[in-house]
Amino acid sequence: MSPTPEERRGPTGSDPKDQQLESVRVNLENSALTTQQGVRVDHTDDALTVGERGPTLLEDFHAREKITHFDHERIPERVVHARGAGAYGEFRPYDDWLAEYTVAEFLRDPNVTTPVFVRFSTVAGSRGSADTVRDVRGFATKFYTRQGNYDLVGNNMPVFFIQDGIKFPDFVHAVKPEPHNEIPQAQSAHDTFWDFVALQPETMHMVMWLMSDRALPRSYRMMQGFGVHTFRLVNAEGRGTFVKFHWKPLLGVHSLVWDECQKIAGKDPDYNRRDLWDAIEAGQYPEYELGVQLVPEEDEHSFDFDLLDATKIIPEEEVPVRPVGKMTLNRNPDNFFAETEQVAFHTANVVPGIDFTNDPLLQARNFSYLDTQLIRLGGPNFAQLPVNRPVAPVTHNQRDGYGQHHVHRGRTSYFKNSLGGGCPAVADEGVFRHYQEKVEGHKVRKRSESFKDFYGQATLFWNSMSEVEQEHIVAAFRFELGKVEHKPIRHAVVDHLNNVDHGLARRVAAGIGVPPPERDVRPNHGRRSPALSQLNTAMETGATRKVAVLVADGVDGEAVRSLVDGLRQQGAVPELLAPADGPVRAADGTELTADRALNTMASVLYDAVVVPRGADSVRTLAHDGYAKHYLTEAYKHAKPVAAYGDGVELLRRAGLEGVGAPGDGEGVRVEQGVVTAAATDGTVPGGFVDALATEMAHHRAWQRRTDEVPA
Ligand code: HDD
Repeated sequence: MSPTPEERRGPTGSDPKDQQLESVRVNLENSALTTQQGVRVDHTDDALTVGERGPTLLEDFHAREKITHFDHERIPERVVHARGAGAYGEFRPYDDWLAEYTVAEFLRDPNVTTPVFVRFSTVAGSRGSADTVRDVRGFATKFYTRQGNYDLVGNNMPVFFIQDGIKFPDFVHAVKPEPHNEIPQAQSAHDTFWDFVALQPETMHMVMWLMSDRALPRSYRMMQGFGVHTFRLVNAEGRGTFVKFHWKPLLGVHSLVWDECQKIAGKDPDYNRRDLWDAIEAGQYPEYELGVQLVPEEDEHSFDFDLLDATKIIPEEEVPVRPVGKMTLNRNPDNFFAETEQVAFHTANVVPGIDFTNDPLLQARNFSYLDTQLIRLGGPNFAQLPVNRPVAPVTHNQRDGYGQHHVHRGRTSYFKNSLGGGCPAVADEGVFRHYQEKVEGHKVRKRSESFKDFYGQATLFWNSMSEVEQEHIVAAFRFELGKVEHKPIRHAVVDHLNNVDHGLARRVAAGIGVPPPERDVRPNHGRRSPALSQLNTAMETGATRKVAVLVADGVDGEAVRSLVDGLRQQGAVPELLAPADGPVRAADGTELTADRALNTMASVLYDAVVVPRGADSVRTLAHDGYAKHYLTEAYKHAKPVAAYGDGVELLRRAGLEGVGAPGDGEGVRVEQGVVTAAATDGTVPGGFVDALATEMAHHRAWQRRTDEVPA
């Protein structure tokens, strides 16, 4: 028996945050129903009335309290990043090399394990919107360090749409549903967003990322994270070093395809949330490596862009990402509202050793996050909410306010004092000391000239994509701009794209009824950064991939069992799907249990589809439209499709032309992600599972031409 999540977690208390949370957890086992005042209640289904059919009485304090509390259950959703999913975990540095650059203990001491809470999110949609929309994903991490809370509030894309935070309300108003009819939900494919882009070309680099596969993550577990801004590390001597933070998922970076995303949005709107939750429950803990790009202060001006401009990356080939440590997410929250909804991130939550730069986007964020929490969480005491509470001691003279949970004792709440023994006293050691940057200048409202190359890195991104990634980008622009009703906006965006790459502009124009630009106004600089292509990220494992195994009565029982065992050994997650839920009678008379009925799921919810052998089973499935659709749809989305023995017949019956079992002595055949094998006996042919796992590790067979396969 595999351990339960509780058993896997072990006793509460090893992790200081978990220990702290234990004191506020409420267990309802063996409890009696009470009011908020602790008065026991024997009846909660009928209000207190005058006679059985008479009016309800005002004195029914239980009914009034119950309804009043319910009426106040909602809080304002986040103005952006409203939809999310969270998890607890831990972070630990590999060694102490970063001590030369920062005093932040959690980054430089390999003996210190720091509890974390991470919230992933989409940006534009409201709380109830679907997960698999084309959007940026938030990747916010709260480190509960012994020196106080540090929040790294990043995204899964390393740049941003705008350069100065004063534009954020404009940008968000443009991308959110249009104000007159609140349409469309969680989409950038509408006029106001593209109007903004057309008039604000600093968006172009980020728009390239948004139109790329990065906007469609297969899983929060397979997504990079970026701090975006250039921050500053500060060491014991007070020396500053510029830093960019990176999270790299150990499972590699993988995406869905657009047609699949749109279908998942209906089949399982919680697709990314569920995936995160299920993986953690199953003990398949998501892991990310934290890396840093460091730039000495004296090199500040040695780039062809400004380090303070959040629409620019530092190419990894110019400044390598050096690994610092690993984060593991290993615990699901107990209560979505209490933890994931009430968590409050803030870019200004920094600890000694980490400081800001003058990036104008970051400076605005340092104002906005505290401000937004005050309205969202209803007052100034939100840091006392369990998920937000630091594990470091919190002792200050801030008092009162809504929801004050602490009972401060004594007479003094001011500094300096003598009546309270001078406490809390300012300290000398372990304190946050602002980096003493020298600044001089006139007060101006003006964008720096050094911020004004809007296209160079958009071109770099385009050049760095593989052919298939470029195809996806073109298709995304055509889809999005194809939804724009006001035609001049389409023209204007194509003009900007012509500044990124002439060929790109022409390809997009051809799909949206805009005359392809004739002149190449800004010849492509030809530079590339291979690290930007997802296809170059680590992909050595098929672990955690979900596999649909199509079965019906008469399937070869032994073969199914050995297939399932083999896949589990690879760390994959096989599920048996049958025409109906319940038992499936195998050819050898044994019984298998279907995990789900075919019609309750869909191929888009799996990473691969397999058909085991079994003449009767294949005959039944060949008359089942759902079963055949699993195969054609998975094929369409370039997923691994596999079959062995007479299972291969089902592939042919589903219309996958040219798929055949290997000839005599050929063993296992792999062709464009289609894995087939002849069946010799009951067990799965040797190498079949390995070949399938390899295909899953590659994620998709991008070389497969699927244009003509019906969607
Ligand atoms: Fe922001 C939430 C990331 C620019 C203002 N932002 C929010 C969240 C993430 C980011 C991940 C969700 C946190 C959570 O899960 O609770 N935001 C970014 C990144 C940006 C960025 C990576 C650019 C580099 N944001 C940005 C600007 C402003 C804001 C320029 C305002 C000037 N962001 C907010 C906010 C939110 C927020 C309004 C909404 C809910 C919240 O803060 O807690 O304050």
